[in-house]
Amino acid sequence: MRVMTDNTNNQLFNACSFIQAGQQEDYRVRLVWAAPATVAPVARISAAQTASCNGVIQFRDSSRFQPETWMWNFGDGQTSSLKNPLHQYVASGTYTVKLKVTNTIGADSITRTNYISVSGISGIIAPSCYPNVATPSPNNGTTRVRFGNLDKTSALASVDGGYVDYSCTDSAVVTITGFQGINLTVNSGNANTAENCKVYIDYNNDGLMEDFEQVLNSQNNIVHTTVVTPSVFQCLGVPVRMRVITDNRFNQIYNSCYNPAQGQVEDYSVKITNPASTASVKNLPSILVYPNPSTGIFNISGFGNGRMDWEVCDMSGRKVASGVEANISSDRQLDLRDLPAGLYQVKVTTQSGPVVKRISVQK
Ligand SMILES: [Ca+2]
Ligand SMILES: [Ca+2]
Repeated sequence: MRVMTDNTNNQLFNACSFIQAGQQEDYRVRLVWAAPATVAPVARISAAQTASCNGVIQFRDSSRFQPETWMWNFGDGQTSSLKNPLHQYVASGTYTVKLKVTNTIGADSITRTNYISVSGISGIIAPSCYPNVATPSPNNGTTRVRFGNLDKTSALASVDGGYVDYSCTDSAVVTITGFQGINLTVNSGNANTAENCKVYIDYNNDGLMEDFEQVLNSQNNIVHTTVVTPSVFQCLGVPVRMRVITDNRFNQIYNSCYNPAQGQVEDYSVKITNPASTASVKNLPSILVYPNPSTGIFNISGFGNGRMDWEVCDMSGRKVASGVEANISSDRQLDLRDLPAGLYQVKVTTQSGPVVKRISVQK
């Protein structure tokens, strides 16, 4: 075990970092199983969020005194024996959740009446991870987010909690005109507390907010600002998740699944639209996609010479195929036989602008 300390002006990057003024100490550690329980457990239920518009809830066991087995009843007829189950409700409603825990000494049960509220199941898709903030602080967190038409003011971590999912209620509609970027501004901390901040947009709408989808990285500031240029990965017009993470300046936010020590994670919904593309569609000669439906081979015709970009999104807005053709001079054939049967949206962009067509793959 390596313990490294240095003064606050020096970052400790990894276990081999150069230490300028502090110390490095090595110890020997032996890991053993915890001692057996000596008292019966006390059951406690918690969840990353208790309201959802996509039906997905990340439950967490907060029981005390070393529970060893868990039996969850989600109130919709479904159960789980996992410690921290991720559950998908399939209908709107209010649900009462029960948990029974046991260890070798005894058992305990708890019921939380009307604990979960599901307003719908067609909201934007669930994130791949739900953050957990150890100590939501009265000095840390996100107080205002401005992006497009979104201007959301909220409280610090100790008041609103470490994770707040605003994606059902607070949506930014961001309109691109030409290639201009969009201002994104995040206020954080109390007036005297500088923080670190990162923002991600799940451009390809797969639930993962990956490093290439990071749109803001700001260290040791009270106001964090940048100009976002929407990614080519975005399927226009489909709401996707934006995650805003703030934590105090001594903690490095290393990715979108980071658990702040004292700050906040807030999720929003973002829809990027492009009025120029809609306008230009009207002036284009009609592009023909045929045969449609097809088993996967689609011909595209009706455009002139020059570069053609194409992408195919499924109906949730997730990009499933894309490509670029330089200097095309004849009809193009898309081979989409690998896609499952279903409805898709194909966007073809030439120098005249983009055209979107709906296609159907049938098996
Ligand atoms: Ca907040
Ligand atoms: Ca993604």
